[in-house]
Amino acid sequence: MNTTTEMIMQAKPYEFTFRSESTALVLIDMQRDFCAPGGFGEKLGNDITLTQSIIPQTQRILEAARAAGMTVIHTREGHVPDLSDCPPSKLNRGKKQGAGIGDEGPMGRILVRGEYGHDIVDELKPLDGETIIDKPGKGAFYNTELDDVLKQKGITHLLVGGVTTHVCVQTTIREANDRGYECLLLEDCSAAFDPKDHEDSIRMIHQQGGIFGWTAPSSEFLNAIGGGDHE
Ligand code: TIU
Repeated sequence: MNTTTEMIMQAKPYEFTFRSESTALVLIDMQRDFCAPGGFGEKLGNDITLTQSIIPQTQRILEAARAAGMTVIHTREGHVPDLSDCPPSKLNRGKKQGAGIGDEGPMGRILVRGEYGHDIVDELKPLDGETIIDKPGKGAFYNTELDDVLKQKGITHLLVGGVTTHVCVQTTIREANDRGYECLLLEDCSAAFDPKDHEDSIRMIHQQGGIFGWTAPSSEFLNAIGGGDHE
């Protein structure tokens, strides 16, 4: 049962209405492997400047969501050390691109659970009690307990940020949409290595009357919950 006030965010393609108790902030794969030098993202040949650049604003949103008592979910893409949960297709294509999953890198074995590079960046470190979903795929629902966790907490709405917008973030939003969740992408708390991929993803989500959901700058979330000094 909803007992908190309904809040309204200005968003595309139209207003997004949510309640703090039934909304989760979901931060996708803010791991060193994607946001720090020497990780998977950089080894795939990408520039990590943009994925790194969203950390301060994402930290503000994370603090605001915590202060509002909202559910916070963190995800990490990665595999068990023997790589038995990594499909051969993913292993083979990574190697062809110069970033073998499980290979040694400057931050430990690439995309392997328990390694330094696999963990979330210090600025966004999960607090005790916050859910961390370890996912073997791009989408956060595939082969994970995420749907059960959200249902058990009574979550119907997701505010989504993280990296990369066109890969794990968008895949997760599509998966969530098919499962009946109302999703909003926080535009400036997500990033792709190439800004065009980011912009295209934003449009793909809110086009056709919100085919996958809504998008908005994070200042609109801060305004809605009363924590923002924004216009
Ligand atoms: N390569 C790329 O853009 N992203 C990923 O491999 N994983 C995530 O998006 N987390």
